Amino acid sequence: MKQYLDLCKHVLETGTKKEDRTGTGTFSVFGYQMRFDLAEGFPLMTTKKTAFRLITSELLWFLKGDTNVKTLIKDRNPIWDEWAFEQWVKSAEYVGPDMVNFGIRATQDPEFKAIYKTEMAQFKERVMADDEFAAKYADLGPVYGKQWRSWSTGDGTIDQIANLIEGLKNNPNSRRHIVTAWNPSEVEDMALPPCHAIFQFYVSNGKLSCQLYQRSADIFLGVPFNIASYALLVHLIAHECGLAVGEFVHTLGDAHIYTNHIDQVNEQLLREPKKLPTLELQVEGKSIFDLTTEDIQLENYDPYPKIKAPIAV
Ligand code: DHF
Ligand code: TMP
Repeated sequence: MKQYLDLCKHVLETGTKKEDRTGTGTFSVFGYQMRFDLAEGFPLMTTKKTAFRLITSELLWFLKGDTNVKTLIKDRNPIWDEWAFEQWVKSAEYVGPDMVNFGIRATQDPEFKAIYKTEMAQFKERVMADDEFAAKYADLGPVYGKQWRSWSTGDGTIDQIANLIEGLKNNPNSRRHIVTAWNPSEVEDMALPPCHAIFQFYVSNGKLSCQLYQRSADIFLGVPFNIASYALLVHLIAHECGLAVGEFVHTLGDAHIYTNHIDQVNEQLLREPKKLPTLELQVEGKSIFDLTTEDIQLENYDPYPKIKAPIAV
């Protein structure tokens, strides 16, 4: 995907050095926009192998209104493990080895990394075995799933996704097809405040488009997932509403490359994008809230090999 490689080049060339919450350091720009015509193919990275199954599993987890990482662990999806683990090791109940700043230390100290891996494995085992423990420590708080499906009004809840679908079906021309995960009254209770914070849908000529505002964008690890996840969401909602797919417009706030991802980005930039894969949905007669990863498959995905990088916690 040329759009993505252009973003990487733009940030490498014009980004300013900026310290960040995780202590890793970044090169960052503020404000950037990419557009993906979903009729041209499914926008999953071809210049590095990207785990589509994990993207599907995460999106379906959001759509079910789930916020507990136990579901993802069951689904062999590790992408939210660190943020659940962080809640556990920061709690008064945790008495194991010192895990302060485990994310950054695991990238710097191999001996610590081994201890951390053991603690993490034990944490995940306990989450699977102990429901009470899982409810307490593996729940990320009122993150995406909660805000999308049951935004709290005090005396009730709002299902923003059900409302979105109703609105698209009954009043496609509306300029109010908005979903927001950014709930100022609950941000403090979340393990990580929403990065993909607010999105809008748009219908014209029978085609459904979506624009996302992402306040903070980890260009090497997060953004490939975010593009594919929202592209998939557009396909699912379009199917539900009997519309064709239009564009995904991706607007970024703080768009950054972590300093320990620079070599990986440069390696990826040497690769020539290939033909995009296509999406195969087997969702006929199924509610978008009850899908499984098997219902959603890719065809003709032939990427370059995976490029590994540490995630900033
Ligand atoms: N924190 C940071 N610093 N960056 C993120 O992108 C991020 N994303 C979160 C939670 N916190 C975050 C949720 N999404 C990976 C990708 C997306 C994601 C979390 C993690 C990731 O580690 N991807 C790797 C490995 C995936 C695999 O196991 O195949 C990758 O190479 O894509
Ligand atoms: P922040 O809350 O300090 O902005 O840190 C969040 C980090 O996670 C930041 O690097 C952006 C990244 N991120 C994504 O890029 N996409 C995502 O979907 C998520 C959840 C996080």
